[in-house]
Amino acid sequence: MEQRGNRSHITTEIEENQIKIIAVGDRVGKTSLLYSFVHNVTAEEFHWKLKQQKWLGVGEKSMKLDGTEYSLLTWDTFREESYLPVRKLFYQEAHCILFCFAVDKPDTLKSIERIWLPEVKAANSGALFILVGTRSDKRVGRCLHECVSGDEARSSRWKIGAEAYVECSVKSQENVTVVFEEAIRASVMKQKQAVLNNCSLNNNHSDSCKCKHASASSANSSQHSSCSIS
Ligand SMILES: Nc1nc2c(ncn2[C@@H]2O[C@H](COP(=O)(O)OP(=O)(O)OP(=O)(O)O)[C@@H](O)[C@H]2O)c(=O)[nH]1
Ligand SMILES: [Mg+2]
Repeated sequence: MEQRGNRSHITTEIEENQIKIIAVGDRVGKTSLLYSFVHNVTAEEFHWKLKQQKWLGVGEKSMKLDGTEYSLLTWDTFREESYLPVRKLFYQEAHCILFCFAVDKPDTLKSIERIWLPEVKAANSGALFILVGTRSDKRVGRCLHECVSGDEARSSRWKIGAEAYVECSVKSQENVTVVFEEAIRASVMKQKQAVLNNCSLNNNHSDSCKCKHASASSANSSQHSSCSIS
């Protein structure tokens, strides 16, 4: 199983509460999810607006969570092999990677373990992972065995070392916001953990530095330059 701590030494610092999030996976609704979240549109409006605006896949949105305002920078990805160099750059910059599969397409969950996770690992990304089951509305009216079960998804979540599993639907808007709340929570938590680990490993640090970070309540704690994670 992926140990979360293994990647903490290369954590990308959160600066000015900006959290960079990238979505990867097969054709499962990545663009729909990001676009719907950033532009507050439902699935009905989505295709029309997307065509009108010729969206390039980069979005930004402010979101308040637990009293702190965050700026989320979202990056969509193209699956073609020719875009691998671009995806690699994204993986290295991102704080959080959304591994997306469609609950009504079990093969897309397998792809995460077979294709997307190895690609992210090969890029030496320091990002944390959230497993996202998209198109949850498609469960309705289908036999249980046709869709990925909650147990299968949770088991995969542990295998890939994801911090959370969220099932959502752009069509019904169920849990769309929750995906990004989880991304913020996990990113901030990981940042705090990485800073604390770094401080406690560094013998030269003063006690006052440790205290400052131990009591910090927001992602701003990462801005202490002498504690930056290399
Ligand atoms: N029922 C349902 N369909 C959805 C939902 N989200 C996306 N879709 C459909 O799933 C298909 C793929 O959606 P996209 O957002 O283009 O998926 P993608 O992952 O960006 O695909 P690629 O860009 O080709 O990798 C489209 O036909 C969408 O209308 C959802 O929540 N519910
Ligand atoms: Mg897309």
